[in-house]
Amino acid sequence: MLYQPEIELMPRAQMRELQSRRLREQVDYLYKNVPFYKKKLKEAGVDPAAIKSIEDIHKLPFTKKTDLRDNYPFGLVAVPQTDIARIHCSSGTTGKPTVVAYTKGDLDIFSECIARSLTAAGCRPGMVMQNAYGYGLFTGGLGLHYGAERLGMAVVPVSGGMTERQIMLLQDFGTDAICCTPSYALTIAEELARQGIDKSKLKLKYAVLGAEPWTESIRASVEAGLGVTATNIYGLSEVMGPGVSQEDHEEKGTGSYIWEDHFFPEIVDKDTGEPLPEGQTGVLVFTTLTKKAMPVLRYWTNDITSIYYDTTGKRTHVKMGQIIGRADDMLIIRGVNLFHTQVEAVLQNFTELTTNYQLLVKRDGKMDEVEVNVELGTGLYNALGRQPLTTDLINSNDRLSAMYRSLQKKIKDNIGLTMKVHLMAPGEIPRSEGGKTNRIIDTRKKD
Ligand code: DLL
Repeated sequence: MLYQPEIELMPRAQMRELQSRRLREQVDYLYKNVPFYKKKLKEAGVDPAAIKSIEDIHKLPFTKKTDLRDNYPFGLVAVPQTDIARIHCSSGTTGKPTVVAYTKGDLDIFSECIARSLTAAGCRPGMVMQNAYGYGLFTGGLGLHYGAERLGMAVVPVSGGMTERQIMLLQDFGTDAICCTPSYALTIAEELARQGIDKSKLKLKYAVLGAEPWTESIRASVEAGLGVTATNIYGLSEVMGPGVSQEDHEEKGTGSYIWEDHFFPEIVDKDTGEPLPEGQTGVLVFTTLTKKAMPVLRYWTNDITSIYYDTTGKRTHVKMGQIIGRADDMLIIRGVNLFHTQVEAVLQNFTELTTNYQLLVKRDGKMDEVEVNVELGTGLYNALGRQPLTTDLINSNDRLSAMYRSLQKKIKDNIGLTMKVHLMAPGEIPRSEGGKTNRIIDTRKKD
């Protein structure tokens, strides 16, 4: 089922025409209404009249997160204050947040994109949606909330955290679908197992997961642990929030459809900014085509992925792969570029291990070192008599020592770095409480 077949099946030539018209309007609109963009376009020597079609998008300058920060809080807003209907912030680490604003019309499109996304995820009108994304300044909670309502679902606005209560609601409310971060879905699955609840007794069928990078191994754990079909939802506040792209539940693993009638994607080289051909990996850049309160031209997301057309897919829209990582989260260890998802991909080959892991980055003298903390599965841990996982124990147990050696070798072969591995007992690594998880502990920054 498609939510808006006329848009989701639009032939590519017609989509290009629509995008071209919308881009012309958006550039013209920004030139007239946002002094920052007028100045930026003038500095780049771009006359709005020179933007005739979507092919001209490469002539436009990029917008970066620093541009939003420098214009805190409302410097990039294109409408009078009285036309603003909602204000959100992007999850920042420190200092002032990045502010984003929406008109009523923007919120309407936001809900429409989420309703489209949820339909692709398998959700249907009449189903119960347990919304475990955080409510508040984060776009996840309210974004999914209104989009699920738009689709005609009954929304349970539980927000993140209080895992025991989440499970009570899953059981008592007959929840059909849950949305949350993938790491929180794992936390819920673990708690379900801890309480000895039979997942087949739950009505739960779909999980709509996003807001942080995740891999096929996490999908497998969530699907097995919760008894669901789990799909990816992607987005970012600066462009809208969740629902910029979404994976179809019957096309899992083939990428997420970008709703390109509203958000035009490009992949560019992370160093030069030059556009890259279809299928190549680089930085994802978005231009909003229909926003009114705070449109952005060529917004540099810093997310690393590729985009491509899938002619066997249900829709005509372009797809994006999973996010490998953020350009600013890429570790460079002894000259080797490393994203934590690469380590995750190695760990997923070991049935003895779980997807609970952390990377510790240390500086030993002049050398950078990465160590991997990863939890053993409860099956093996129990079989070992729940003893402390010391080097002596590992060496004295054939299965454990073979696995340990093979893991270190696979890391070295696949990533090109030697990493010390610490096997941990189940439950030792801190769990997600609903927000975004930090898989990397980099102690070098304190040096
Ligand atoms: O995380 C919006 C969102 C909410 C998306 C709920 C999906 C579900 P921000 O807080 O602005 O917005 O963070 C945006 O999170 O640039 C990515 O680095 C990362 N991100 C979001 N979705 C995914 C995903 C929301 N599916 C930043 N896979 C983005 C990987 C994701 N990373």
